[in-house]
Amino acid sequence: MKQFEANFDGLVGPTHNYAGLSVGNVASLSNASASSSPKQAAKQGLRKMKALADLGMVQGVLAPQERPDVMSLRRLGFSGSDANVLASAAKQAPAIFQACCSASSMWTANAATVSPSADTEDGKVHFTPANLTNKYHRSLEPQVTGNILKATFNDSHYFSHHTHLPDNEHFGDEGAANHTRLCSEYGEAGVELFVYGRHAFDHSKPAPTKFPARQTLEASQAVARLHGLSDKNVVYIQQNPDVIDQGVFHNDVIAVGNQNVLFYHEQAFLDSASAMDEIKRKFGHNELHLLCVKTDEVNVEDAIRSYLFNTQIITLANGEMAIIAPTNCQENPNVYKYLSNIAAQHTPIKHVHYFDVKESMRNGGGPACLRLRVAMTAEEHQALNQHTLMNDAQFERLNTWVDNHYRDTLNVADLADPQLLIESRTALDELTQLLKLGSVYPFQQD
Ligand code: SUG
Repeated sequence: MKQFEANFDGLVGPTHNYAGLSVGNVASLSNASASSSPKQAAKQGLRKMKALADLGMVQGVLAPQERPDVMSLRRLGFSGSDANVLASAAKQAPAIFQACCSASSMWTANAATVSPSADTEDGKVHFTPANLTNKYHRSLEPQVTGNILKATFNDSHYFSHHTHLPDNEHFGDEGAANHTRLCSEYGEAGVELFVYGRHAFDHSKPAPTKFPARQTLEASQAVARLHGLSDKNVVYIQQNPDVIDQGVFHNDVIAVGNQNVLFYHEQAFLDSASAMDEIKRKFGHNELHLLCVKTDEVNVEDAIRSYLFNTQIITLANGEMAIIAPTNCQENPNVYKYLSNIAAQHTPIKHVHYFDVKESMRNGGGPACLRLRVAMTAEEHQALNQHTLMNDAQFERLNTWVDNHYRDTLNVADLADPQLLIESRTALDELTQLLKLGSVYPFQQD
Protein backbone atom coordinates (compact mmCIF):
# COMPACT_ATOMS: atom_id res chain seq x y z
CA MET A 1 0.00 0.00 0.00
CA LYS A 2 2.08 2.93 -1.24
CA GLN A 3 -0.61 5.58 -1.12
CA PHE A 4 -4.03 5.52 0.44
CA GLU A 5 -6.62 7.59 2.18
CA ALA A 6 -6.76 7.61 5.97
CA ASN A 7 -9.82 8.65 7.96
CA PHE A 8 -9.32 10.59 11.19
CA ASP A 9 -12.52 10.46 13.20
CA GLY A 10 -13.39 12.86 15.97
CA LEU A 11 -13.67 11.23 19.35
CA VAL A 12 -16.95 12.39 20.89
CA GLY A 13 -16.29 14.56 23.95
CA PRO A 14 -17.70 14.06 27.48
CA THR A 15 -20.20 16.96 27.15
CA HIS A 16 -22.02 15.62 24.05
CA ASN A 17 -25.52 17.14 24.29
CA TYR A 18 -28.46 18.43 22.28
CA ALA A 19 -28.78 22.18 22.62
CA GLY A 20 -30.43 23.13 19.31
CA LEU A 21 -27.55 25.39 18.35
CA SER A 22 -27.51 25.10 14.55
CA VAL A 23 -30.14 27.06 12.64
CA GLY A 24 -30.34 25.54 9.16
CA ASN A 25 -29.54 22.04 10.49
CA VAL A 26 -32.90 20.30 10.79
CA ALA A 27 -31.80 17.52 13.18
CA SER A 28 -30.09 19.91 15.61
CA LEU A 29 -33.19 22.05 15.92
CA SER A 30 -35.66 19.20 16.18
CA ASN A 31 -33.74 17.41 18.96
CA ALA A 32 -33.09 20.51 21.06
CA SER A 33 -33.15 19.65 24.79
CA ALA A 34 -33.41 15.89 24.28
CA SER A 35 -31.24 13.97 26.71
CA SER A 36 -28.03 12.53 25.27
CA SER A 37 -25.65 9.71 26.13
CA PRO A 38 -22.02 10.84 25.86
CA LYS A 39 -20.90 7.28 26.62
CA GLN A 40 -23.01 5.72 23.86
CA ALA A 41 -22.03 8.46 21.42
CA ALA A 42 -18.32 7.91 22.01
CA LYS A 43 -18.72 4.14 21.75
CA GLN A 44 -20.74 4.34 18.52
CA GLY A 45 -17.94 6.41 17.05
CA LEU A 46 -15.24 4.04 18.28
CA ARG A 47 -17.09 1.05 16.80
CA LYS A 48 -17.18 2.71 13.38
CA MET A 49 -13.45 3.51 13.61
CA LYS A 50 -12.60 -0.05 14.61
CA ALA A 51 -14.75 -1.52 11.84
CA LEU A 52 -12.94 0.58 9.22
CA ALA A 53 -9.57 -0.44 10.65
CA ASP A 54 -10.77 -4.07 10.44
CA LEU A 55 -11.66 -3.51 6.78
CA GLY A 56 -7.98 -2.72 6.23
CA MET A 57 -8.27 1.07 6.24
CA VAL A 58 -5.82 3.38 7.97
CA GLN A 59 -7.93 4.89 10.73
CA GLY A 60 -6.94 7.62 13.15
CA VAL A 61 -8.46 9.47 16.08
CA LEU A 62 -8.65 13.22 16.63
CA ALA A 63 -9.02 14.31 20.24
CA PRO A 64 -12.09 16.31 21.29
CA GLN A 65 -11.96 19.84 22.72
CA GLU A 66 -12.09 21.15 26.26
CA ARG A 67 -15.71 21.84 27.20
CA PRO A 68 -17.26 23.66 28.97
CA ASP A 69 -15.04 26.32 27.44
CA VAL A 70 -14.32 28.36 30.55
CA MET A 71 -11.74 30.51 28.79
CA SER A 72 -14.31 31.72 26.24
CA LEU A 73 -16.78 32.48 29.05
CA ARG A 74 -14.12 34.51 30.87
CA ARG A 75 -13.53 36.43 27.64
CA LEU A 76 -17.20 37.39 27.76
CA GLY A 77 -16.86 38.81 31.26
CA PHE A 78 -17.81 35.91 33.53
CA SER A 79 -15.33 35.76 36.39
CA GLY A 80 -14.36 34.20 39.71
CA SER A 81 -13.60 30.54 40.25
CA ASP A 82 -14.32 28.11 37.39
CA ALA A 83 -17.44 26.94 39.26
CA ASN A 84 -18.54 30.56 39.57
CA VAL A 85 -18.01 31.20 35.85
CA LEU A 86 -20.21 28.20 34.99
CA ALA A 87 -22.95 29.10 37.47
CA SER A 88 -23.18 32.77 36.52
CA ALA A 89 -23.05 32.11 32.77
CA ALA A 90 -25.71 29.37 33.01
CA LYS A 91 -27.98 31.75 34.95
CA GLN A 92 -27.38 35.04 33.13
CA ALA A 93 -26.84 33.85 29.56
CA PRO A 94 -28.04 30.24 29.19
CA ALA A 95 -27.87 30.20 25.37
CA ILE A 96 -24.26 31.45 25.31
CA PHE A 97 -23.39 29.05 28.11
CA GLN A 98 -24.80 26.08 26.18
CA ALA A 99 -22.84 27.11 23.09
CA CYS A 100 -19.66 27.02 25.18
CA CYS A 101 -20.45 23.43 26.22
CA SER A 102 -20.99 21.89 22.79
CA ALA A 103 -19.04 18.76 21.85
CA SER A 104 -19.30 19.82 18.18
CA SER A 105 -15.59 19.23 17.48
CA MET A 106 -16.57 15.55 17.04
CA TRP A 107 -17.53 16.40 13.42
CA THR A 108 -14.00 16.50 12.09
CA ALA A 109 -15.15 16.93 8.48
CA ASN A 110 -15.38 20.53 9.73
CA ALA A 111 -12.00 20.51 11.45
CA ALA A 112 -9.96 21.53 8.42
CA THR A 113 -9.43 21.37 4.68
CA VAL A 114 -6.63 18.98 3.72
CA SER A 115 -4.74 18.87 0.44
CA PRO A 116 -2.51 15.86 -0.14
CA SER A 117 1.10 16.24 -1.21
CA ALA A 118 0.39 15.09 -4.78
CA ASP A 119 -1.68 18.26 -5.32
CA THR A 120 0.44 20.92 -3.63
CA GLU A 121 3.25 23.04 -5.04
CA ASP A 122 5.77 22.19 -2.29
CA GLY A 123 4.87 18.48 -2.13
CA LYS A 124 3.70 18.64 1.50
CA VAL A 125 0.30 17.73 2.95
CA HIS A 126 -1.44 21.04 3.79
CA PHE A 127 -3.95 21.64 6.59
CA THR A 128 -6.07 24.76 7.18
CA PRO A 129 -8.34 24.55 10.23
CA ALA A 130 -11.86 25.78 9.45
CA ASN A 131 -12.83 29.04 11.17
CA LEU A 132 -16.51 27.97 11.42
CA THR A 133 -17.58 31.60 11.83
CA ASN A 134 -21.27 31.03 11.09
CA LYS A 135 -22.13 29.43 14.43
CA TYR A 136 -20.75 30.83 17.67
CA HIS A 137 -20.36 27.40 19.29
CA ARG A 138 -18.32 26.18 16.34
CA SER A 139 -16.24 29.35 16.03
CA LEU A 140 -14.65 28.35 19.36
CA GLU A 141 -12.91 25.37 17.73
CA PRO A 142 -10.17 26.43 15.26
CA GLN A 143 -7.34 27.33 17.65
CA VAL A 144 -7.39 24.04 19.56
CA THR A 145 -8.13 22.14 16.33
CA GLY A 146 -4.87 23.56 15.00
CA ASN A 147 -3.04 22.40 18.15
CA ILE A 148 -4.48 18.89 17.80
CA LEU A 149 -3.68 18.66 14.08
CA LYS A 150 -0.10 19.81 14.71
CA ALA A 151 0.29 17.22 17.48
CA THR A 152 -1.14 14.50 15.20
CA PHE A 153 0.66 15.37 11.96
CA ASN A 154 3.81 16.43 13.76
CA ASP A 155 6.59 16.44 11.20
CA SER A 156 7.22 19.70 9.35
CA HIS A 157 9.14 17.87 6.66
CA TYR A 158 5.87 16.32 5.45
CA PHE A 159 3.06 18.42 6.91
CA SER A 160 2.32 22.13 6.56
CA HIS A 161 -0.12 23.74 9.01
CA HIS A 162 -1.79 27.08 8.26
CA THR A 163 -3.64 29.41 10.60
CA HIS A 164 -7.42 29.41 10.08
CA LEU A 165 -8.81 32.15 7.80
CA PRO A 166 -9.80 35.54 9.29
CA ASP A 167 -12.66 35.14 11.79
CA ASN A 168 -15.21 36.98 9.72
CA GLU A 169 -18.32 35.89 7.82
CA HIS A 170 -16.75 37.08 4.56
CA PHE A 171 -14.31 34.20 4.92
CA GLY A 172 -16.70 31.68 6.47
CA ASP A 173 -15.00 28.31 6.06
CA GLU A 174 -16.43 24.93 7.08
CA GLY A 175 -13.48 22.79 6.01
CA ALA A 176 -13.61 19.41 4.33
CA ALA A 177 -17.42 19.21 4.57
CA ASN A 178 -17.44 21.43 1.48
CA HIS A 179 -14.40 19.94 -0.19
CA THR A 180 -14.00 16.71 -2.15
CA ARG A 181 -11.05 15.37 -4.05
CA LEU A 182 -11.33 13.24 -7.18
CA CYS A 183 -8.31 11.29 -8.44
CA SER A 184 -7.36 8.10 -10.24
CA GLU A 185 -4.84 6.97 -7.62
CA TYR A 186 -4.55 8.64 -4.20
CA GLY A 187 -0.88 9.44 -4.78
CA GLU A 188 -1.44 11.13 -8.16
CA ALA A 189 -2.50 14.75 -8.62
CA GLY A 190 -6.27 15.00 -8.29
CA VAL A 191 -9.03 17.54 -8.90
CA GLU A 192 -10.09 19.34 -5.73
CA LEU A 193 -13.74 20.44 -5.67
CA PHE A 194 -14.52 23.41 -3.43
CA VAL A 195 -18.26 23.87 -2.94
CA TYR A 196 -19.45 27.21 -1.58
CA GLY A 197 -22.83 28.60 -0.57
CA ARG A 198 -22.47 32.27 -1.46
CA HIS A 199 -20.24 35.04 -2.79
CA ALA A 200 -19.17 37.33 0.06
CA PHE A 201 -18.06 40.30 -2.04
CA ASP A 202 -20.65 40.16 -4.84
CA HIS A 203 -24.24 40.49 -3.70
CA SER A 204 -25.64 40.23 -7.22
CA LYS A 205 -25.08 36.46 -7.13
CA PRO A 206 -27.77 33.98 -5.94
CA ALA A 207 -27.81 33.05 -2.25
CA PRO A 208 -30.19 31.23 0.08
CA THR A 209 -32.90 33.34 1.69
CA LYS A 210 -34.04 31.26 4.65
CA PHE A 211 -30.99 29.52 6.10
CA PRO A 212 -27.36 30.70 6.16
CA ALA A 213 -24.78 29.76 3.55
CA ARG A 214 -21.87 28.98 5.82
CA GLN A 215 -19.09 28.76 3.19
CA THR A 216 -18.06 31.60 0.89
CA LEU A 217 -16.32 31.40 -2.48
CA GLU A 218 -13.67 33.79 -1.21
CA ALA A 219 -12.84 31.47 1.70
CA SER A 220 -12.49 28.47 -0.64
CA GLN A 221 -10.20 30.45 -2.95
CA ALA A 222 -8.02 31.55 -0.02
CA VAL A 223 -7.61 27.93 1.13
CA ALA A 224 -6.66 26.84 -2.41
CA ARG A 225 -4.03 29.63 -2.53
CA LEU A 226 -2.62 28.75 0.90
CA HIS A 227 -2.30 25.11 -0.14
CA GLY A 228 -0.44 25.95 -3.35
CA LEU A 229 -3.01 24.28 -5.62
CA SER A 230 -2.93 24.82 -9.35
CA ASP A 231 -6.03 26.30 -11.05
CA LYS A 232 -5.82 23.39 -13.49
CA ASN A 233 -6.72 21.05 -10.63
CA VAL A 234 -9.38 23.04 -8.81
CA VAL A 235 -13.11 23.44 -9.51
CA TYR A 236 -15.28 25.91 -7.55
CA ILE A 237 -18.95 24.97 -7.53
CA GLN A 238 -21.84 26.91 -6.05
CA GLN A 239 -24.27 24.91 -3.94
CA ASN A 240 -27.92 25.18 -4.96
CA PRO A 241 -29.36 27.91 -2.64
CA ASP A 242 -32.73 26.09 -2.64
CA VAL A 243 -31.27 22.98 -1.02
CA ILE A 244 -29.49 25.07 1.63
CA ASP A 245 -32.92 26.52 2.40
CA GLN A 246 -34.25 22.96 2.79
CA GLY A 247 -31.56 22.06 5.34
CA VAL A 248 -28.44 21.11 3.37
CA PHE A 249 -26.14 23.18 5.58
CA HIS A 250 -22.95 21.54 4.25
CA ASN A 251 -22.33 20.09 0.81
CA ASP A 252 -21.48 16.70 2.37
CA VAL A 253 -25.19 16.36 3.17
CA ILE A 254 -25.90 16.08 -0.59
CA ALA A 255 -22.70 14.90 -2.32
CA VAL A 256 -19.66 12.73 -1.61
CA GLY A 257 -16.70 11.66 -3.72
CA ASN A 258 -13.91 9.12 -3.62
CA GLN A 259 -11.20 8.58 -6.21
CA ASN A 260 -12.99 8.48 -9.58
CA VAL A 261 -16.54 8.44 -8.20
CA LEU A 262 -18.71 11.47 -7.48
CA PHE A 263 -22.03 10.51 -5.88
CA TYR A 264 -24.44 13.46 -5.76
CA HIS A 265 -28.04 14.55 -5.93
CA GLU A 266 -29.30 16.20 -9.11
CA GLN A 267 -30.33 19.28 -7.08
CA ALA A 268 -27.03 19.60 -5.19
CA PHE A 269 -25.43 22.32 -7.32
CA LEU A 270 -26.61 25.60 -8.82
CA ASP A 271 -25.39 24.78 -12.31
CA SER A 272 -24.69 21.07 -12.33
CA ALA A 273 -24.14 20.75 -16.07
CA SER A 274 -21.30 23.26 -16.27
CA ALA A 275 -19.75 21.97 -13.02
CA MET A 276 -19.71 18.41 -14.42
CA ASP A 277 -18.20 19.65 -17.71
CA GLU A 278 -15.38 21.40 -15.88
CA ILE A 279 -14.77 18.36 -13.66
CA LYS A 280 -14.60 16.07 -16.72
CA ARG A 281 -12.24 18.43 -18.54
CA LYS A 282 -9.90 18.78 -15.55
CA PHE A 283 -10.03 15.07 -14.69
CA GLY A 284 -8.63 14.28 -18.14
CA HIS A 285 -8.95 11.00 -19.98
CA ASN A 286 -9.12 8.70 -16.98
CA GLU A 287 -12.34 6.84 -16.22
CA LEU A 288 -14.73 8.95 -14.13
CA HIS A 289 -18.09 7.91 -12.63
CA LEU A 290 -20.58 10.71 -12.05
CA LEU A 291 -23.34 8.95 -10.12
CA CYS A 292 -26.29 11.34 -10.02
CA VAL A 293 -29.37 10.51 -7.93
CA LYS A 294 -32.58 11.90 -9.41
CA THR A 295 -35.33 13.49 -7.34
CA ASP A 296 -37.81 10.79 -8.38
CA GLU A 297 -35.44 8.14 -6.98
CA VAL A 298 -34.73 9.95 -3.68
CA ASN A 299 -36.03 13.43 -2.96
CA VAL A 300 -34.05 16.08 -1.07
CA GLU A 301 -36.11 15.63 2.10
CA ASP A 302 -35.36 11.90 2.24
CA ALA A 303 -31.70 12.56 1.49
CA ILE A 304 -31.51 14.97 4.44
CA ARG A 305 -33.49 12.73 6.77
CA SER A 306 -31.47 9.59 5.99
CA TYR A 307 -28.07 11.18 5.22
CA LEU A 308 -27.72 9.07 2.06
CA PHE A 309 -24.90 11.33 0.88
CA ASN A 310 -23.27 11.80 4.27
CA THR A 311 -21.83 8.39 3.71
CA GLN A 312 -18.18 7.51 3.39
CA ILE A 313 -17.08 5.90 0.15
CA ILE A 314 -13.92 3.94 0.84
CA THR A 315 -11.62 1.92 -1.42
CA LEU A 316 -10.95 -1.58 -0.13
CA ALA A 317 -7.67 -3.44 -0.61
CA ASN A 318 -9.07 -5.31 -3.66
CA GLY A 319 -9.93 -2.01 -5.38
CA GLU A 320 -13.69 -2.31 -4.87
CA MET A 321 -15.45 0.51 -3.07
CA ALA A 322 -17.77 0.29 -0.07
CA ILE A 323 -20.29 2.78 1.26
CA ILE A 324 -20.34 3.37 5.00
CA ALA A 325 -23.90 4.49 5.74
CA PRO A 326 -25.87 5.35 8.88
CA THR A 327 -28.58 2.85 9.89
CA ASN A 328 -31.02 5.73 9.28
CA CYS A 329 -30.62 4.86 5.55
CA GLN A 330 -32.06 1.40 6.23
CA GLU A 331 -35.08 2.97 7.87
CA ASN A 332 -36.07 5.06 4.85
CA PRO A 333 -37.70 2.80 2.19
CA ASN A 334 -36.65 4.86 -0.87
CA VAL A 335 -33.10 5.27 0.33
CA TYR A 336 -32.78 1.64 1.37
CA LYS A 337 -34.07 0.55 -2.04
CA TYR A 338 -31.56 2.82 -3.75
CA LEU A 339 -28.63 1.53 -1.69
CA SER A 340 -29.72 -2.10 -2.03
CA ASN A 341 -29.35 -1.74 -5.81
CA ILE A 342 -26.24 0.41 -5.89
CA ALA A 343 -23.85 -2.47 -6.61
CA ALA A 344 -25.73 -3.05 -9.88
CA GLN A 345 -24.85 0.45 -11.16
CA HIS A 346 -21.74 0.44 -13.29
CA THR A 347 -19.41 1.99 -10.72
CA PRO A 348 -16.72 0.55 -8.40
CA ILE A 349 -19.17 0.74 -5.43
CA LYS A 350 -19.92 -2.90 -4.59
CA HIS A 351 -20.73 -3.00 -0.86
CA VAL A 352 -22.77 -1.11 1.72
CA HIS A 353 -22.08 -1.30 5.47
CA TYR A 354 -24.49 0.25 7.96
CA PHE A 355 -23.49 1.78 11.30
CA ASP A 356 -25.55 3.07 14.17
CA VAL A 357 -24.29 6.60 14.82
CA LYS A 358 -27.65 7.89 16.03
CA GLU A 359 -26.26 9.91 18.94
CA SER A 360 -24.40 12.01 16.38
CA MET A 361 -27.19 11.92 13.77
CA ARG A 362 -29.57 13.62 16.24
CA ASN A 363 -27.33 16.67 15.95
CA GLY A 364 -27.08 16.40 12.15
CA GLY A 365 -23.76 14.53 12.02
CA GLY A 366 -23.53 11.35 9.94
CA PRO A 367 -20.61 9.00 9.21
CA ALA A 368 -18.94 11.45 6.82
CA CYS A 369 -19.24 14.36 9.27
CA LEU A 370 -17.35 12.33 11.83
CA ARG A 371 -14.23 11.93 9.72
CA LEU A 372 -11.44 14.00 8.23
CA ARG A 373 -9.81 12.40 5.20
CA VAL A 374 -6.08 12.56 4.67
CA ALA A 375 -4.72 10.95 1.51
CA MET A 376 -1.08 10.11 2.13
CA THR A 377 1.95 8.11 1.12
CA ALA A 378 3.60 5.37 3.17
CA GLU A 379 6.35 7.82 4.30
CA GLU A 380 3.80 10.40 5.43
CA HIS A 381 1.96 7.65 7.30
CA GLN A 382 5.19 6.71 9.10
CA ALA A 383 5.87 10.35 9.94
CA LEU A 384 2.59 11.07 11.75
CA ASN A 385 2.02 10.50 15.46
CA GLN A 386 1.52 6.70 15.56
CA HIS A 387 -0.27 6.86 18.92
CA THR A 388 -3.29 8.44 17.21
CA LEU A 389 -3.91 5.39 15.00
CA MET A 390 -6.64 2.83 15.62
CA ASN A 391 -5.81 -0.82 16.25
CA ASP A 392 -7.05 -3.58 18.58
CA ALA A 393 -5.08 -2.34 21.59
CA GLN A 394 -6.02 1.30 21.04
CA PHE A 395 -9.69 0.34 20.68
CA GLU A 396 -9.57 -1.43 24.06
CA ARG A 397 -7.75 1.47 25.70
CA LEU A 398 -10.13 4.10 24.39
CA ASN A 399 -13.23 2.10 25.35
CA THR A 400 -11.90 1.70 28.88
CA TRP A 401 -11.10 5.40 28.96
CA VAL A 402 -14.70 6.20 27.94
CA ASP A 403 -16.06 3.79 30.58
CA ASN A 404 -13.97 5.48 33.23
CA HIS A 405 -14.82 9.07 32.45
CA TYR A 406 -18.10 9.45 30.52
CA ARG A 407 -21.63 9.81 31.81
CA ASP A 408 -24.39 7.50 30.63
CA THR A 409 -26.84 10.35 30.21
CA LEU A 410 -26.59 14.10 30.08
CA ASN A 411 -29.27 16.77 30.04
CA VAL A 412 -28.74 20.40 29.13
CA ALA A 413 -29.33 21.26 32.83
CA ASP A 414 -26.34 19.08 33.82
CA LEU A 415 -23.91 21.23 31.85
CA ALA A 416 -23.55 23.72 34.72
CA ASP A 417 -22.50 21.00 37.16
CA PRO A 418 -18.94 21.99 38.17
CA GLN A 419 -18.15 18.30 38.54
CA LEU A 420 -18.67 17.83 34.76
CA LEU A 421 -15.84 20.29 34.06
CA ILE A 422 -13.55 18.38 36.41
CA GLU A 423 -14.53 15.06 34.80
CA SER A 424 -13.99 16.46 31.33
CA ARG A 425 -10.55 17.90 32.12
CA THR A 426 -9.44 14.73 33.91
CA ALA A 427 -10.51 12.66 30.89
CA LEU A 428 -8.79 14.93 28.37
CA ASP A 429 -5.59 15.13 30.39
CA GLU A 430 -5.42 11.34 30.38
CA LEU A 431 -6.27 11.23 26.67
CA THR A 432 -3.39 13.53 25.75
CA GLN A 433 -1.13 10.99 27.44
CA LEU A 434 -2.75 8.03 25.65
CA LEU A 435 -2.41 9.74 22.27
CA LYS A 436 0.90 11.43 23.17
CA LEU A 437 -0.34 14.85 22.08
CA GLY A 438 1.47 17.03 24.61
CA SER A 439 -0.34 20.05 26.05
CA VAL A 440 -2.95 20.98 23.46
CA TYR A 441 -5.66 22.35 25.77
CA PRO A 442 -5.85 25.79 27.42
CA PHE A 443 -6.29 24.18 30.88
CA GLN A 444 -2.96 22.39 30.37
CA GLN A 445 -1.20 25.60 29.47
CA ASP A 446 -2.10 27.76 32.52
O1 SUG B 1 -22.27 22.28 12.52
N1 SUG B 1 -24.27 20.24 14.60
C1 SUG B 1 -23.21 20.36 13.61
C2 SUG B 1 -23.24 19.20 12.64
C3 SUG B 1 -22.04 19.17 11.75
C4 SUG B 1 -22.15 18.15 10.67
N2 SUG B 1 -20.99 18.15 9.89
C5 SUG B 1 -20.94 17.94 8.55
N3 SUG B 1 -22.02 17.98 7.80
N4 SUG B 1 -19.80 17.74 8.01
C6 SUG B 1 -23.31 21.68 12.84
O2 SUG B 1 -24.44 22.11 12.56
C7 SUG B 1 -25.47 20.84 16.63
C8 SUG B 1 -25.13 21.08 18.07
C9 SUG B 1 -26.35 21.22 18.94
O3 SUG B 1 -27.40 21.63 18.46
O4 SUG B 1 -26.26 20.91 20.16
C10 SUG B 1 -24.27 20.99 15.69
O5 SUG B 1 -23.38 21.77 15.96
